[in-house]
Amino acid sequence: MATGQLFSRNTQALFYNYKQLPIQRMLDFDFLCGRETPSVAGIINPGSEGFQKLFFGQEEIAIPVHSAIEAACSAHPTADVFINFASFRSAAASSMAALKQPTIRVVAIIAEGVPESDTKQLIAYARANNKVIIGPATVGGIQAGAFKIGDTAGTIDNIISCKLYRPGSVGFVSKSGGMSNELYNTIARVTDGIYEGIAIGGDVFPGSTLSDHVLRFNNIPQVKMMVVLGELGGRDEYSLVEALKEGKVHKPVVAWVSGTCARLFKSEVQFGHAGAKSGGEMESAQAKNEALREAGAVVPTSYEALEAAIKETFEKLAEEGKITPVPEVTPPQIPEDLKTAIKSGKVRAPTHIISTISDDRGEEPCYAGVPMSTIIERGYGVGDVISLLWFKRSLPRYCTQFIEICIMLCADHGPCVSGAHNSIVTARAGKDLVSSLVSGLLTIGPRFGGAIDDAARYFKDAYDRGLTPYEFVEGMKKKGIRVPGIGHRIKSRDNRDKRVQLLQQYAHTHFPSVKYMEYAVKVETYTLSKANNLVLNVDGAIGSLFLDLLAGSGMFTKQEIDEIVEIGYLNGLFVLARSIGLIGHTFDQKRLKQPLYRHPWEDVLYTK
Ligand code: Q5B
Repeated sequence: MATGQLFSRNTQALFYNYKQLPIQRMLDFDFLCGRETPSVAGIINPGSEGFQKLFFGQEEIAIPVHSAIEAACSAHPTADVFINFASFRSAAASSMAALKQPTIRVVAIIAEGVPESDTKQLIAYARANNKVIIGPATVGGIQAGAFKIGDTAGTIDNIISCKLYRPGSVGFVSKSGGMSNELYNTIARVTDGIYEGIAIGGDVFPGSTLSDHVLRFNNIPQVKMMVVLGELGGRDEYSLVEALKEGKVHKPVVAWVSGTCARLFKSEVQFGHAGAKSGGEMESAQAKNEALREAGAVVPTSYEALEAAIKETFEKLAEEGKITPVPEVTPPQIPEDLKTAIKSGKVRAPTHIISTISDDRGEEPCYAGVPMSTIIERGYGVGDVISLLWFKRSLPRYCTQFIEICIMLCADHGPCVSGAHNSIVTARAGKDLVSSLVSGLLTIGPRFGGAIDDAARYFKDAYDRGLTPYEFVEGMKKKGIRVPGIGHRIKSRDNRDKRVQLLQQYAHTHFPSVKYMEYAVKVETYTLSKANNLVLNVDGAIGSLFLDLLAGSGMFTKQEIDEIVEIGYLNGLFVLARSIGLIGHTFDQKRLKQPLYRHPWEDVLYTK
């Protein structure tokens, strides 16, 4: 194990496996300490590359993301700490890959449950190559005011209350990560604070040991005393006992081995950590505490007395003039995340979107307040869903059935109409479903399928103003506007559009009033006197009948009807319906493996 300092205010790490929170906590700690450079130089996220946005103080910074360890190390040659947040399955392989990088000096392995045989190989490699492993099964470590690994020391509030934003004089090493937080607090209360704290992890074979770190602290001039928190199980503490006996440690060591309660149990007890189990007498907390005491460490009589022992040792050093008082600094305020501030009711922020038709935040999505389960349990159909999402209300069944009939009747009208033709040509050009669908949809407009809204607008206006069909049609002619909803390429007086007849029959049977449709039929009678193909077409039939639905159902105010007509909801029925057919045509062409379409020269009039 290397001696002396592991970290400094310039240390940078590579973070393996993207985890937003611990990285952000590291960067917040950096800001608190007044570091100039972020402590995370790069992120390694196997399989993805790019940048990840995070906060450094109030500023957002983009941290490079690399897909491989080698690439990250060559991009950031000065980053010498590897923080490994891989799962226990891949922690060993990725840690070994990191140890093999010449630029990496320290590897922290967070995962619990790394196979012991793998850990032993990692330890052997690290020792042979003069590298340091912290963990596995660790929260990491911290050098106060300089560098912090991942989640060590918890929240910013805890870091501030433990004064970890500036260095003190105590070197601390613990097996337990959870208990290290507790001790950071204790040490801050009774001393000038932590210089460095390391949690070596609770596995049977830790990458670095308690004594490794104590001996290292011994070489750091700023560390004036050490606090060690061991635990029952294993013999790690005895290497510290040996070091103390051999006089290798020149600074006071306050130590406590927890787990003295194990003797209260009749059988062997396994505590939280893999290594924390009561084995033979030598591995008991009592035996280890006794051995440490005999070797010269300050060992209290109980965990409760540990704080007083640390206090006494520190005060003695201070009296002896061995500790120079640490200048107190006020850490900068970490800007609070908007989300947290909103949650605590401290700030309010304007929203960027307003939505009134659906909500997916609860237990189940709701359409206009109606939960999905109600929609299914009550046997609602597509017409009901359209009523909820477009009109924000549940319409009577005859209305929702009318909507469904419109969808069914307009779903397709053969391969020769504008929309289907476009979709077919696009599919045959090898394009995907969405492109083929959209190219067909883009033909929907005033001449093809998209005349429903205008038909509703003009029929409503003419009827409401009491215009005769003659006045209406001739008035439109004077303005040079074709009557929307009238006229068809193939349908005529003698070849009626069955769809129009079916819609009319349904409305006659179910609608309380069909006044707008009757007006449209009168307009048709007049236009048919001009030309055979000037029939009321499917757009005109839907437009006029929807006016009857809106006016006759009693579900809409006059103002709402005007708004629906003005905004233009009704072409949506054709768009939605015809999407079904256009998708069908796309699949059909692909299924038939049709080649690229090329229009024949003979079908083009070439002229000057
Ligand atoms: N004339 C639909 O026209 C079509 C007139 C008119 C007064 C009219 C035309 C039109 C209004 C828009 C409309 C929806 C372009 C149609 C649909 C879905 C579809 C499609 C499918 C499906 C057809 C000949 C003479 C001229 C014109 C006059 C024509 N329309 N006068 N009002 N509305 N309609 N679109 O056959 O004196 O000779 O100059 O624009 O409602 O798209 O199946 O194919 O499901 O897919 O090309 O059903 O009617 O007639 O342009 O040669 O005009 O009639 O002024 O008079 P045509 P043109 P003149 S449903």
